[in-house]
Order: sequence, then structure tokens, then C-alpha cells
Amino acid sequence: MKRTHCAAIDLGATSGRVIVGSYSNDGLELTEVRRFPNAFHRLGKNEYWDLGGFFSEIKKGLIEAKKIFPELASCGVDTWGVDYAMVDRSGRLVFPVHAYRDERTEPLLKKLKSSGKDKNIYDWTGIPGINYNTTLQLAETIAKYPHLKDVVDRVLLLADYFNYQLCGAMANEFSLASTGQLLQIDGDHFSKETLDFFDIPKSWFAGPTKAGRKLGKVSSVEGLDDVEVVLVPGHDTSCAFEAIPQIGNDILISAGTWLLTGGLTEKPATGEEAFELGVSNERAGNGGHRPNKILLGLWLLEKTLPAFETRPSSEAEWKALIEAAEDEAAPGFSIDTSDQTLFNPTDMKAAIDANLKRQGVSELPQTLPAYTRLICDSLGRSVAQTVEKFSRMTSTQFDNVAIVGGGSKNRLLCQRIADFSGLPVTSYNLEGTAVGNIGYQLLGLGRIDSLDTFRANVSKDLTKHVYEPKT
Ligand code: LFR
Repeated sequence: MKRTHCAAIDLGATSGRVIVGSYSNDGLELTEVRRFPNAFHRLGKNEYWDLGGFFSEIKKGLIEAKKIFPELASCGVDTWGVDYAMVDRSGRLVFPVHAYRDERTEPLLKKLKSSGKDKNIYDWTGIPGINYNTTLQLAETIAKYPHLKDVVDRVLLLADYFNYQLCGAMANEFSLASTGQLLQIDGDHFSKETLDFFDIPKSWFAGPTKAGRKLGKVSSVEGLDDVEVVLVPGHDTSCAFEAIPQIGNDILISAGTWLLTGGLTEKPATGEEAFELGVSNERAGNGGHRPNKILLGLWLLEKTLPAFETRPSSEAEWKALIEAAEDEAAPGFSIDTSDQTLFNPTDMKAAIDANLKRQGVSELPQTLPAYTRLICDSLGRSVAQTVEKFSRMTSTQFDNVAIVGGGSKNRLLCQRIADFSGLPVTSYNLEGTAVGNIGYQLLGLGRIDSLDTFRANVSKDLTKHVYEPKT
């Protein structure tokens, strides 16, 4: 059976990977050809990404992929959402690229919330006021450096920017544009009201373009000029959600640095309840609706590790930490995971301690397993509350929680979501983000006729683990 080889370039906030998917009617086989660590860096008072560093890793990964799979047909890029590159007419970067945990937008967000204007913007875009929104980041930058309007020609979110670097074509992909609070809640347009409100020139964007089409051949990496660059959902979470098999009335979770809980639906979630819950009405790569609630995820644990001067370096070491946490007693208290001070603290353990003290907790955890237990329990409880509110809001009786992403391998987290929600949690051994990315490449290449066929073909080989609620 002839196989089609597609390279998924998947950039996350803490690591990046190039994974080749080899697809035939028999199913999909994945080969990770390169993995590299990622981090943003502080310069002065701000946080920045190193774009040159990323691109050099992407190139190395593609060269490796081509070496192993000489018939490599295509590649596609997905990244975290909201961050962007500002380029001039010649495509040159004209402003350093901030990382979304930068705090420079906070005064503007406070102003928006106290004026009540965030509700208007929610009505237009379906996206709540979060300090990392592309809109807020751009508004802060334009207000500070108005001359940028004279030099910036286009704004490309990061996956869009790397597509441009790879093949020379500029497109603003749908899922990424929506995540940044740039699109109308419904329909296929940028939100004129929102861009006007933030004084962002409309000419900085084009489209939005739906995923699943060829952009051009790779022109910037020697020896790869026969490889197509396909526009996939540029937003990693969209790739992940779109790869998840559904068995019934499932609510979907992509668990990693963030915990994203929601679904793929026909309509956005609107109204007072959606606004109160802070549902982010993001869009899928094909323009469909993907309402979800964004919660701080395993970032809490990642950033607590340095306080214990340790870092699990293999799956076995992570497993040992989770087992030690399972042996800890369930704490009778929880971190308030919506606390803004946990967004990017210099010392996460101290920020968690302060969060607990503010709630009147006097006996703080002492060991890393105890913090791990506290974090998994707190996340489990927050997800369960979200599931309940989603259920009420959409009048849907969910019967299963389907979870993918790095966090789906965390037994304790899955079990606590099941315990607090009272629903079974099904975790799949599915590299959701890479698989969604590859599915859209196959669509763009004309190799499959629908994502449904692809999902069905892929899911027959998946193994799953079901966590039944215990308490
Ligand atoms: C996950 C993610 C989330 C988004 C956050 C910031 O990688 O893309 O969906 O809320 O990062 O963009």
C-alpha cells in the first residue's frame, strides 16, 4: 500500500517537534525525527521568543525528515496561539516578537474590564479579555510606537510567519486568527469593530484562510524544493481537538501547558453564561466552531520544579513523581487556578503558597509530590466545574471526557478529573496535535476526502485507558 509522508512541525511553549506521519489506507504511523526544548527569554522588563532559533530547528527537523523519508510530500506548521510577527513590505521583521506571558498588556486589560468594554468585544468576537490576546498585545504596541503604522505591512501569527519563511506565501490562517480575538464570532471575517476599537489597521491582515490547502513549495531549505507547505490549523489546540475520536456525548480536553476543555460544535456559545464562564469561542481550521474554556495547566507543575532543584528527564521519572503524588493524601484545599499571579511568576512555588495563604490555608505542602498532588487535584476540580457549566450552558448531558496531550499521560490528573466530574475519562495514546496537523496536510494534498475518514482510519489503531470515577 502506497504511503504518503507528511511532516508536522509542532511548536509548543516548552518544546518543539518535527514528527513525520506515514499514511496509507491501513492507518497512520508516526516517527518523531526531532525534538528540541523551547523557552521565552526575559530582556529588561519584557519576555521575547527567539524566532531565528526556532526556524533553525525547523530546518534541521525537515532535513532529518527528508533524509529518513526521501518521498516526503509535505509539511505543515502549528504553534501555540496569539503571538505574532510584524513585517514590512519586504517581509522583514520590524519589531521584536513578544512572548504571550509578557505582562505589558495588563493596564490595558484592567481598563477594558473596568469600563465594561470587554463585554462588547466578547459579543463581537466570542473571545474573552485575556491579557495575551493578539488584539491587546497589538494595541499596547501601537499606542507606544505609533510610527509602526508607517512601516508594518502585515501581521502574521507565528505559524503563519513560519509558513512564510518556508515558502514565501503570506496567509492568515483561520484558527489562529480567531484565537487572537481578531475574528467575528460567526462568519468568515475579521472583526471590523474590534480592529477599529483597538486602532489596529485592517490592512495588516488578509483572509482569514481556511486550513487544508497548499501554500507553495519549500523554497528556503536546500534539497526540499519538492516538498509542499500545506496550511494546517496554525493553532496547536485546534489540531489536537480536531484529531480526537468521539464515542458519544464527549467533552474534549487538550492537556499540556494549558488545560483546554470544550468541543467542536455547530454554533458558538453565547450569552451571559458563556461570558461569565469566560468561554473562548475559537474556530477550527475549517472555520467550524470550537468553544473552550482555557485553564492554567501543567505549567503550574513545570514551574514548581525549579524550587525543588529537580526535573524529571524521562517518562519513567515522570511516572515515579506521579506515583509518589498518588501516595499523598488528598489536600483539603485547592489552588485558585484563575489567579492572575500564577500566570508568569518568577517563583511558582512562592506564588502558589501566597495563593493558599490568601485563602487561609496554614499548613502548606512541603515536598514536590505534595505540590504535584495539590496541582493535579486543583486542576481536576477546575475542569470538573467547567464540564458542569458547559453541560448546563449547552443543555448537553456529557457521558465521557476524552483527553489528549502530554497531560493525558498523567494518571493522577485523569483520575482526579474523573473523580470530581463523576464522568469516565478516556485518555488516548494519540499525539493529537501532530495527528490533526497531518490530517489537514493529507486534505490539502488531496490524499483524503474528509477528516472524518481520516479520524476513523487513525482511531482503529488507538489504545485507550478509561479512568472510572472513584469518589
Ligand atoms: C496551547 C495554547 C492555548 C492558548 C495558549 C496561548 O498551546 O495554544 O490554546 O490558550 O496556548 O496561546
